[in-house]
Amino acid sequence: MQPLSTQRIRSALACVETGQFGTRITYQQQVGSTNDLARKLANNHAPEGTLVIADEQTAGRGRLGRRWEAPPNTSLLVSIIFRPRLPPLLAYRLVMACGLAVAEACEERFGVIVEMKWPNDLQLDGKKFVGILPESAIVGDTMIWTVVGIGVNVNQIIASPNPLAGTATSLRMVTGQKHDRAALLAHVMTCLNKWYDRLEKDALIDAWRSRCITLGRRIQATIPGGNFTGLAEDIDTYGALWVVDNAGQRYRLTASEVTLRHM
Ligand code: BT5
Repeated sequence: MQPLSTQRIRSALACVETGQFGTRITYQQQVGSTNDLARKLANNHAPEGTLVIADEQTAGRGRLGRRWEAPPNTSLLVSIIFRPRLPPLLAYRLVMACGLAVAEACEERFGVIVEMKWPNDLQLDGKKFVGILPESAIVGDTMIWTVVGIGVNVNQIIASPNPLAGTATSLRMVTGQKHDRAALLAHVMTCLNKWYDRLEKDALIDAWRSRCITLGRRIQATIPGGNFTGLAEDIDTYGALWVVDNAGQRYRLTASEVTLRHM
């Protein structure tokens, strides 16, 4: 399998219709975090649809100060710059659009069944293979930009003694084959272009609701105030999760502050 390169990414994107996504790309073989570089470019007026891609991250980030692990030459690591005319309250819809795009692209290309776990994980056979990290610049009531970082485990084999062995998987581990990351990126951007047109439509939330394996399950949520368990009932128009506990009390959980475990 060849390493990524600007040329390979451009060739793959040229074969498909992706709208504005990928018109501008920045590829680096190694970077601290693609989200950090994308934020810098966004602050320097990079247009919507700019993609920042790396083969390796030395400081890949998850939510809440966690790390994203990705051995060189194995993963799809991409950050997308968005500048939608969208109230900041609806920013989470960008994560939903990206999640749906990755799920659809993987299902169409590889015949797998992707499970979506609220708020930002995609799984195969109950194990995580995609993580999504949104970061926004907001001034008053205006979203200036949002960067959505996506990490996809494509060609790594995750096995003991790797501490992620019990909880993480890759497309290669599930399909038994290595895959072309540039072609996958192009396919994801095609699907994203479609979902981006529906950003403010109910169809986006409905698609998430119907795919989300968290709904209807008992979950344990860790929030800044502590832990609680309850039944995940619904996802609202802002992408927040509604949970009812054993006493019938309802809670509204937002992605930025919660760690969730299915029970
Ligand atoms: C996420 O955080 O899932 C968001 C990850 C976003 C990564 C992308 S890569 C491109 C862009 N640039 C960045 O710097 N980040 C984004 P969270 O929900 O906090 O999950 C992090 C947790 O997932 C870690 O604490 C590990 O337990 C686990 N983990 C780390 N690396 C993993 C991997 N490759 N596959 C599966 N699980 C992983």
